[in-house]
Amino acid sequence: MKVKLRNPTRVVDVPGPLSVRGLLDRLQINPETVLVIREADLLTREERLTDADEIEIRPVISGGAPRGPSGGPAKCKRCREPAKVEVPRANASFCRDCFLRYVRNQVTKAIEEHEMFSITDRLLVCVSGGKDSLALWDILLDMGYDATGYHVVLWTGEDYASESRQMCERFADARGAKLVVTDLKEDEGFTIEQIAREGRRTPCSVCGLTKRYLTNYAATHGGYDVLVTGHNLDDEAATLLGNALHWQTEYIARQMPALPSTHERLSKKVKPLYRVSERETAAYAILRGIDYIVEECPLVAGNTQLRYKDALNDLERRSPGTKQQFVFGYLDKAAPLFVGADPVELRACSNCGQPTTGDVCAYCRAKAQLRAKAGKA
Ligand code: Q46
Ligand code: ZN
Repeated sequence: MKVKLRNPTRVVDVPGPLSVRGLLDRLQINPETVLVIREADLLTREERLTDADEIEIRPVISGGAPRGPSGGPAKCKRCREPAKVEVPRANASFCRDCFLRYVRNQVTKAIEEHEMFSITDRLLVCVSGGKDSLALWDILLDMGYDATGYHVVLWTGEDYASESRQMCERFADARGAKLVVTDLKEDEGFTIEQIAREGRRTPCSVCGLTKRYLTNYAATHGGYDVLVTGHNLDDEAATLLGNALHWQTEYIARQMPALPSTHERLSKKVKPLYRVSERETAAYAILRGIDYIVEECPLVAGNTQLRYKDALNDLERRSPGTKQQFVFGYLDKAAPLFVGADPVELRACSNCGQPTTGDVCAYCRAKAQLRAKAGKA
């Protein structure tokens, strides 16, 4: 059979027949990190494959540990139809419809428990063109929310920039949804690639700062009630681990699924996907026929979060539910201990008026540095 592997894309021939589990074993691929797809359909580990099959093995970076019952294909926990997706941390497998329902239920629970927003609020959803943000936008539109997409063209690479933008535009067109775009090169006069090239600062730190600044700016100036991001359970677990390893208590305190506005120019921020794993959002996107950018950002090598994700995936493989226990346990038991421990007072940046703890905000300082550098060149 032909097996297409991604990142980098290549096709290998593997003789059949064998099961999905056998195929992954033979290719020495950790099942926690991929989805196996045949003709736009997801396959469980027990599915049989033949020589005539064309299979795609798509990385999702992270995931749970698929585990069917011994012998025979997995059945949906809810309706007993053949399962499409395994969710080991919930000790369950689901068919397509029950899985979509499971994901939506997790999102509804997050919205309600943390009082994220109501049906009359105007939402600005940050969309990168990747699986998480597009899946989230799809869920919110489907639930009837007034959700506008916001995409920043970061220019971390030429092809990557245009493809990510196209994914967002195509999605918005197909759903008749509104999309707002900021182009870093045209509107702000710099690119993240340029920062990486100059090598003075790590691209991911400037990229993160830029995204935080521009998304908050777009939400507050556009009159939106809430800024919505597609951070998933894996993102939250990796961030929490990174912050705990360095005991960055003020960051830990701010790692809540919903952060209220504490300044007139600071938007309320929420993460409705924090209960859904990365592998689950990828499965959701595929089952809903959402076209998303599978390739990773060309500058991802410098992203320290990936190391934490790898470590957590190793733990998750051995004990499903580790990430969930870490994040949900933090929210239930530890978060109240950190809130208010490092109070910060916000004032308006003397240059741009956006909230900051100092006189000039970090974004204005970074831009001034870039301009000074360009002036000297
Ligand atoms: S986009 Fe930006 Fe990420 Fe690329 S440069 Fe780093 S932070 S890896 S999520
Ligand atoms: Zn500023």
